[in-house]
Amino acid sequence: MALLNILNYPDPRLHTVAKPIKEVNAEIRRLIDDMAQTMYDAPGIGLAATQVNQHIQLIVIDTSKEQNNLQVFINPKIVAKSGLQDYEEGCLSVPGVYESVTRAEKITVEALDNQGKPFKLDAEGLLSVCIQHEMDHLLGKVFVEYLSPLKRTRIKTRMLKHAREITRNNY
Ligand code: GNR
Ligand code: NI
Repeated sequence: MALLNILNYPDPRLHTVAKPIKEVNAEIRRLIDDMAQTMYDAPGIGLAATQVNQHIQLIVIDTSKEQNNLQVFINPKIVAKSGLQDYEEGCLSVPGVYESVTRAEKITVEALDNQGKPFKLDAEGLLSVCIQHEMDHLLGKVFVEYLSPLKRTRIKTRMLKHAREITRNNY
């Protein structure tokens, strides 16, 4: 297994639209293992392939306290949604930023599992938020795009300043 590099906002590659996966093969299962390790190491409760610069429709999620319930979603589709909820979101691609976002309260998702087998799942609460957050990544969308232009500009400036400081320290 390997730890993968996570792209940081405002990296333009985070705006790439992910393509469907045609075959769930050994290469995909290896990426799933590496993404899971990267998510647990971070630590985070979800990771989209987009964030590790792989532009295919693959998401890993684990919202369990014990971090022992990995959920894999390949080519996910939301087939039903209802209600609204506000949740204070964070993102591994936007470290240090936590802001409230409004999303659907309950969703029904169809996807393939890590064996390529179709399944259907009803989600609410944090799992629902997380699935919607990760599916946005696959569409090239980062949660800060729901915030006001002023907040987004401030976040962008702060992230670029931080990245420059890291680059300078590496010389
Ligand atoms: O680790 C994460 N926590 C989180 C908290 C609230 C709403 C969404 C998330 S997802 C995030 C990991 C991540 O960036 N996934 O793309
Ligand atoms: Ni994220």
